[in-house]
Amino acid sequence: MALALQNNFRNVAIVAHVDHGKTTLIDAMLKFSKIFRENQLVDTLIMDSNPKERERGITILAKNTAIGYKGVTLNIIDTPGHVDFSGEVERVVNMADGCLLVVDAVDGPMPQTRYVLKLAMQQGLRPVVVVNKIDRSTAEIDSTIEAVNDLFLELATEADQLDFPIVYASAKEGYALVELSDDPDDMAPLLDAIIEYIPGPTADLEGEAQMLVTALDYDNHLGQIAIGRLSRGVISKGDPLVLLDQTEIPIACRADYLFSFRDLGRHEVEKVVAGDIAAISGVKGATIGDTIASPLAPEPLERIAIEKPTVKMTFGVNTSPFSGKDGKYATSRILWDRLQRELQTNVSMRVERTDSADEFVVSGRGELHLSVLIENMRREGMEFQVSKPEAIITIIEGKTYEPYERIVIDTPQEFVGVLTEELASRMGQVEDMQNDGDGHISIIYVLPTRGLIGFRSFFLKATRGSGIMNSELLEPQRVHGEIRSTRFGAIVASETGIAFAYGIRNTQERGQTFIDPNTHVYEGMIVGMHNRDRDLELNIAKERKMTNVRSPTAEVYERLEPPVKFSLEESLDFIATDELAEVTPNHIRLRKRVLKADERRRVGRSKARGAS
Ligand SMILES: Nc1nc2c(ncn2[C@@H]2O[C@H](COP(=O)(O)OP(=O)(O)OP(=O)(O)O)[C@@H](O)[C@H]2O)c(=O)[nH]1
Ligand SMILES: [Mg+2]
Repeated sequence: MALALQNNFRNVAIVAHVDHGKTTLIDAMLKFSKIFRENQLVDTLIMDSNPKERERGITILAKNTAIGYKGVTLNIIDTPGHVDFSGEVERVVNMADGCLLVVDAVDGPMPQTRYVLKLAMQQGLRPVVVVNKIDRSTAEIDSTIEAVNDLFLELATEADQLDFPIVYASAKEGYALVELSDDPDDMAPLLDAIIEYIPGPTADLEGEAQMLVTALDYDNHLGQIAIGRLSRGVISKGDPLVLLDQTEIPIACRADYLFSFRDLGRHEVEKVVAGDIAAISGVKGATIGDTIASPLAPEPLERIAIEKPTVKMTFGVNTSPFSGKDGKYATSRILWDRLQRELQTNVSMRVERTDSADEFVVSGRGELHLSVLIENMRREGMEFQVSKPEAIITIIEGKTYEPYERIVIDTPQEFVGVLTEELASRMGQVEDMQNDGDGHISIIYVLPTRGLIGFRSFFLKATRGSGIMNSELLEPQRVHGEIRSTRFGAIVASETGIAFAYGIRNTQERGQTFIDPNTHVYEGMIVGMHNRDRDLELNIAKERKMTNVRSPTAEVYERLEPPVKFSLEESLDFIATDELAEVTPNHIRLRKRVLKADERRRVGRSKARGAS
C-alpha cells in the first residue's frame, strides 16, 4: 500500500456550540475567496439554505462546500451546534482531518463546545481554535482563551493535542488575525492557518476505490446521492462499483455521475481521487455507514457508530372529526412512506410500527429534532396527530436506564428562585452555581431528559425570554424516582360546533382559553386549561339565547381575555399522555386521545382497576 500525502487538499469540519458563528465564518471565507477572484459579494448565510434553517436562524443539516485557495482545495463542512443535531456532527467529522473549533469570545466555551471538542479528539482531528466575535464590546478574549486551555487540558488524550494554534476573528466583519495587535484586513490569516496547521489527507491513490458513505442527498433527476471521503483509489465516471451494506454481500452498481464540492455546490467531474470528498449518484439503496468499493476489492470500512435517540413520540393518522379539511389526508401508508423517506437522510432518527396500523413510534435526539420533522411534514401539506414526547428507557442486563443531560442556565438573579424550585421538582441536581457580579447567575444542573421535557417553554416564560439555556447529553443513568406532572387539568369541549364569544367568556371563568371567538371545535378538543388539576368538560359552543333585540356580542368581546396561543413545541410540552396534538398545515389543535366523554370515563375506570 502506497500512502501518500495529498497536499493539495484540506478537509476541515467547523464545530462549535450553537450560535458561536460557524456558518457566518464559512460565509466570510466564501465571500473572501470570491473577492479574491471576481470582486463580487454574495448574500449573508448562504450555507443555511433550507427554509427551516432560515426561519430559526440555526443550522440543522451538515453541509459541504469547498474553497480554492493558493492552489489548495479546502473542503469545508459546516455542522449544526444545537445539541439535538449532534448526530449530524458525529458522522461528518469522519470526512475531516482537522477542525476549526469556534468559540464565542463573549460566551466562552459552552456545553456543546466540550462535546464537539471531545468528538474531534477521539477522531484524531487536528484543531485550530477560532476565537470569534472579537468585534463585540463585551468580548472577553483572555478569559475565553483561559477557559479553552482548561478544556483542552481536560479532554486531550495525547500531549501534542495541547499545542493548538489560535486565530482571532470577526466572522461578521470578515477578518481574522494571528495576533490581536495585527490590523484587521480579511480572512486570509484563517485560510493560511488551515493550510499550515491542518494536514492534508493521506491516501492510497494506487489501491482499488473505497469510500465510506457519510452523508446522503437526494436529487429529483439523479435519485439518491452518496457522499463521503474517498479513502483509496480513484473513481471515474461510469466505473463499475459495489455497495457493501450491513449484509456485506456486494451489490453491483455504477458511478453514473460524479461530483466534487466547489464553492457553493456540487460540480460534476470526470473523476475523483483519494483524499477528496465526493458525491456519487447511481448507488441505489446506500445508507450511512455503507462502503462503496471497486468490485476488484470489495472490502467494507468500519461502520460509523451513531449515538442512539433519546426521545420518542407517536405519529398517527389524523382521527379528528376535522381531518382532511385543511391539508392532504394522510393514510397510514402515506405516513409510513414519508417517515421511511426521512430515515434515508436523517441518520439519528428511528421509526417503528406499533400494535395499531395507524400509529408509528418516531425516535430522535431531542424535542427539536422531532419538531423540525413535524414542521417539515406540515409544510408539505400533510395532516397527522402526534403524542407527547417521552424519554427513551433502555434495558441493560435487566436494569432500566434513561438519558441524562447537563444544562447550563444563565439568568437574571430575580428568576433563580422559581427556576431552582421547578428544576428540583424535575429531579435536577445542582452541579455548580456562579454569580458573575452584574445581576446574572449561571447555574449548572444535571437531570434526566425525562425531567427536561417541557422545561424549555417553562424557562422562556419564567425568565420572560431573558434567560439562556444550553444542554449537553450525558451517559444514561439508572431510572429512579418519579416526576409528578404539575400541569392543571384541561378544559375539553363537550359538543361539536362553533365557539362564540359568549361560550368563551363563560369558559374563562373556569380557566384560561386557547381559542379565538368563532373557532370550530369538536367534542374532545382541548379549548383551555382548567384552574384545577382535573379535566373539565364544558359546552363552549353554546350560544346565548337572544331574548332582547340588542346584540350582546360587542360587549362580550370587550370582556374577553386574549387566548393563550401555543407554538408547536409548547403544544407538545403541554399535552399529557392521554392527549394528542392534531397537526395540519394551518392548525395545531390539542385533543383528548379518546374524544367521547363517556368513553374516556370508561377507559379511566378500567385503567384504575387494572392498576389496583
Ligand atoms: N458581532 C458578531 N456577531 C457574529 C459574529 N459571527 C457570528 N455572529 C452572529 O452570531 C449569530 C449566530 O451566527 P451563526 O453563524 O448562525 O452561528 P452558528 O454557529 O452557525 O449557529 P448554529 O449553526 O445554529 O449552531 C448570528 O446572529 C451572527 O450574525 C461575529 O464575528 N461578530
Ligand atoms: Mg450554523
